[in-house]
Amino acid sequence: MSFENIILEIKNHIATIYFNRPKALNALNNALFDELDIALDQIRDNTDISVLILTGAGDKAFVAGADIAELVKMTPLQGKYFSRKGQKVFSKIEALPIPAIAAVNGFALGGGSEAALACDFIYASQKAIFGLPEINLGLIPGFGGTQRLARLVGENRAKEMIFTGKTINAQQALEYGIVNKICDPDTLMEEVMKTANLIASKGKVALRSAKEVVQNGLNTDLETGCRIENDVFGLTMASEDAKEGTSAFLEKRKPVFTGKLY
Ligand code: CO8
Repeated sequence: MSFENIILEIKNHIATIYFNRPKALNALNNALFDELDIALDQIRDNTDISVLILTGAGDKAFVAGADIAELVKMTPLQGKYFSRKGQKVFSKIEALPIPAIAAVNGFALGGGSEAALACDFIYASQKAIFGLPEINLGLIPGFGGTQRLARLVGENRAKEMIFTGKTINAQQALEYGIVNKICDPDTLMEEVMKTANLIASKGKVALRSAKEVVQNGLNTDLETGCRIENDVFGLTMASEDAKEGTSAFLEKRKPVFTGKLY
């Protein structure tokens, strides 16, 4: 299926989704969410893909938020459903069996920050700007940002950002722990690809197990999380790649992972 509001590229076990409404700084409208939802299903069901990268088309924005022109025409009930739709689609990113990396190449405001926060980690260009400025519109974040930001940076910093609507630059985002790495704008995608390729070179079962355990463990208490780790560890040992990885170490050679899932 071809998309109009996003671009989906799949190459060398890596899927890249570009938010693609450059004229509106890639703002998120209903049509974009519908397409993103379909693309994420395709990625989830394609066992050949090991990593997803999310980024923005053009050189100015990752995503400048929900589409305000569309938002302004909604009734409160439509707003509620739009908020739920965005939450569901972003939760789908989080629930993917593979890692998702956000390559934030410019403005990541409102829904843009919320999209990036739903990824497993974020690399940002020096030009990146993060923020939840909804308060300046008389609104609040509605795509999971109040929850994910507070969990990531702590209650106090999240509240300050949400209450003031102030934006932060890439350096501040790094200090807050929102961003793992800051890159030159010209080499951002190269750096993200390097990391994505490294991840994609690992044993597929182990990679999926690691994502599942960290993600599911975070939503529970430590003891339950450790039990999830026990079970998934045992299952991971049954994979061909686990046999290959451990044998290769003992035989002092590089492992050759087949990536066989079952
Ligand atoms: N929605 C729609 N259009 C947008 C948006 C947006 N969020 N952001 C920018 N655009 C459009 C502009 O209207 C402009 O269009 P045009 O050329 O036709 O006038 C074009 O993109 C370029 O934008 P600017 O001329 O404003 O570019 P600047 O470089 O001057 O400024 C900014 C860039 C600072 C990013 C500025 O565009 C801006 O402040 N944008 C809005 C940022 C914002 O407030 N984001 C939060 C939106 S609300 C949200 O995300 C809520 C999520 C939860 C919703 C829950 C469901 C109900």
